[in-house]
Amino acid sequence: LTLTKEDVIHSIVIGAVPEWLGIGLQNRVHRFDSGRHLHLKIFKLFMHQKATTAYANANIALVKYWGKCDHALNIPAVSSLSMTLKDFGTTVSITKASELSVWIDGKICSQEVHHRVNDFLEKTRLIHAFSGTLNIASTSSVPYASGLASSAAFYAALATALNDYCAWGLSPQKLSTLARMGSASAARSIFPGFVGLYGGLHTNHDQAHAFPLKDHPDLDVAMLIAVVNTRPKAISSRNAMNLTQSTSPFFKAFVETHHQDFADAIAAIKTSSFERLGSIMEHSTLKMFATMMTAQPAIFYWQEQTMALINFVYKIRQDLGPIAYFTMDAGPQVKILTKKNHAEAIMSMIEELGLTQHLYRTSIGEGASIVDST
Ligand code: 2P0
Repeated sequence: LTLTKEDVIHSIVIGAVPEWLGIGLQNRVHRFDSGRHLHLKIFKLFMHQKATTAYANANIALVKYWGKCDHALNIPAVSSLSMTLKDFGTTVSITKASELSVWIDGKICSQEVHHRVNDFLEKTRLIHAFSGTLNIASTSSVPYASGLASSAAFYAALATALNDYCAWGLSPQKLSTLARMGSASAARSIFPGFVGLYGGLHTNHDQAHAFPLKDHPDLDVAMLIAVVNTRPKAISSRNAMNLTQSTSPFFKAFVETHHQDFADAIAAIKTSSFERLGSIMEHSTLKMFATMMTAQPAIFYWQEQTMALINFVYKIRQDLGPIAYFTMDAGPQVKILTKKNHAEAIMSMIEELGLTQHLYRTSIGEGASIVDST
């Protein structure tokens, strides 16, 4: 086995070395932290060149973005609203390289991802000056391409890292427009807490930015993430939304009724109305899936366990009152919005159902940030 200097560096960067040494890192989160730590160390010790590491949490949409009104700039067809998650995200490190290389959780990325990252960088170059090519290494606690907002965390962290690496000094708002060109949901991960993102037909590049809902009172929510299947999805969210937009007769209705959902959700957050927010989230979710199911050919991300968990949430509300609401994204996983004081009990109930491969508990998290810059 011949390892080039770059191979060794990449391996260390992504945290593979502890595994070779049999240090026994058993879970993803641990591996993720270790990868980050090693990454910083290697650049400090050996590289003697500019390197930036940024971290961004994933976010889950409460009012869904689905469809685009500008494909080149990736401007969403509708405004959306999300919750940035806590400790559930992606670290991205960039440094100079002879050609673009993208590493995801220790493996060189697929051609499709490479092409998409390259496209993002080319678009970025048209707006913000930077030259040279990059090595991009990401480690994540979010399973990739399984409907858990992995692209949101990745592009938010990449945009944040680029801003530091190239010393552009972009404001968070400008940074969110940049992240949006990589993945629209990424614009929201720049900010903490509940976050809105402007979209729609009359929204231009500068206007299609995310914003934090600063004045929300204390809605003490938790989000449970029930992972029923981590296999990469059959159709990417990007392709799914394009197909939906161009073929579903319901897509127009989704767009036309979206403003009200967006306004109602903001009002629900401002008035701390958990029940209202949960109801809007379910409504927006089901409208989005109605457009997918009526696309041609139809798109189904749900699996048996997805439907069973939806019924479980309905049953909780029937038996215990309005304490839990569901949402899903471009995948079969079910996210359950509840209040912090009910989270533990609901988690135990879900575990007893035996439907999930993984069950995570998270809450409201921080926006994207620089982890290290040397
Ligand atoms: C959202 N999703 O608002 C919606 C709900 C999935 C369902 O944003 O093409 O990866 O990169 O802008 O952001 C997933 O789509 O799509 C998504 P692109 P993205 O979170």
